[in-house]
Amino acid sequence: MHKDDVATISKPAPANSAQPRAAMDAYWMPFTANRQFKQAPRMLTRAEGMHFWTPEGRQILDGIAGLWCVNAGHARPKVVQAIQQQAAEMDYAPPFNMGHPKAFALAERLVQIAPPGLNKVFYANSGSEAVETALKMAIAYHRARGDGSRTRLIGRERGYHGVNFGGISVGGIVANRKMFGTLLAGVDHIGHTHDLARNAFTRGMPEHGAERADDLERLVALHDASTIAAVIVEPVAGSTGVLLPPKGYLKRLREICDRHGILLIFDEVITGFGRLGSPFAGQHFGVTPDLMVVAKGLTNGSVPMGAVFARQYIHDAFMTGPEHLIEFFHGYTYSAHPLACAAALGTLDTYADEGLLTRASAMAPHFEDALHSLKGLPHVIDVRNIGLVGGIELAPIAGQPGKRAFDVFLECWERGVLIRTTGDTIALSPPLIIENKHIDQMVGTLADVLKTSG
Ligand code: PXG
Ligand code: PLP
Repeated sequence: MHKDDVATISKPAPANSAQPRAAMDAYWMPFTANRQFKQAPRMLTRAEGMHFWTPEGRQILDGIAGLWCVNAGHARPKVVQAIQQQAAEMDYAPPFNMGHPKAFALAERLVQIAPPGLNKVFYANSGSEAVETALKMAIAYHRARGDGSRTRLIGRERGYHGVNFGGISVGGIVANRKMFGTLLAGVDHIGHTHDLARNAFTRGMPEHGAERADDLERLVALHDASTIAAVIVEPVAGSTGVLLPPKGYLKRLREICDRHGILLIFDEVITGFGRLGSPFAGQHFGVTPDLMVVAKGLTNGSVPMGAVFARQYIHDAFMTGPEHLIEFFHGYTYSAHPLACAAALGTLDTYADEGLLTRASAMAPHFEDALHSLKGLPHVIDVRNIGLVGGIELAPIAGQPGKRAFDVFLECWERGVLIRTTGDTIALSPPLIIENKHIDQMVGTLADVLKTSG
């Protein structure tokens, strides 16, 4: 039971949503319709447990764990205290040529919960940076082994790997790519697995589509395996609208990579830290990648941090030159930032204390039933779910893609529930501390809104 379950609001933040327009001019907001937002701002000023509060004191149920990241719920005491103490003790320490104890302690803790063999941790400050790190590591690994012609990177249509140049190059979301020129050279994509005709309204993993992994064989035939460094996929694609891997698909991808000496990178920025009901998707699906990218839930969203987990042999391939030389020419000013390491340690304690890394599997049956009760409501053309992730796909309004779902988002916000939309798919990914009553409120609100949507 969390304090925020009490309906009354103890400390409403001062009202400021009625700020004059001028006060909102300077901030250019990310991934936001800036002009529309500033006409009718949606402001948040406090968060605790399953909820946000608006400046007016309105309580909002968080149906998306912030942005898929606040897996343990908001303002958890061990995370808050860890950050406060660390800020007072040592605000910053340089990560190049220097270390601090929490950076090492955290890596040891992380490899204990990671899929087998992923026992080296390289820190970044976001999912996007962790993706760039993994892509560079893959190319440099082959080169370090004398296989320098393996430079090609393969992504997947509809994939999301953050917003930096490598990430949008291997990514497959058209809107995120088309404004930015030619991107990285030597990148190709396998096809996505979304198949409404065969898989709509499947509970859990779709039956059809394992053969879509064979698209990688097509690219091997086209480019030759000797030019391909790595394949990067999200085990469950989140941003693009909650696309689950068909049964057998990820195993098949692993086999094809093994056959051709291609590294497999799992981007677990969303699936990591308990979202599916296992600590990581690698364990959930029984497929271990060579490199694993994480962020978000690593610090429960509290301080920016990302990381790449590498298998021993990848790390060891770099450890061959003279011992006084840098082995991997890569790193960030804020790699292993003390506040982030402290926050991550507090987060892992919270996950362990409350069994949160597996709690999604206990909550999944009720979540699944609730979501699938939306079948048959106006415009609902698919419902997808796994662990505590749900996707509800709506038929688009002709000529206005995305508008139907965005209108539902606005109406849910009015009714006190925060959801996320991407295209015409509604995504739900609540904090893993969720109780059945929250699921009922979230899905009940969504059902009411869908019933009245035009
Ligand atoms: N990879 C994956 C699989 C992600 O989901 C990133 C990389 C990038 O992480 P950073 O920390 O750089 O944002 C993500 C991030 C959405 C949404 O609309 C999803 C993300 C970010 C913003 C919006 O669902 N995921
Ligand atoms: N730009 C300049 C001029 C810098 O000096 C640095 C870092 O020293 C960077 C960019 C990279 O910043 P970061 O290490 O935070 O990614």
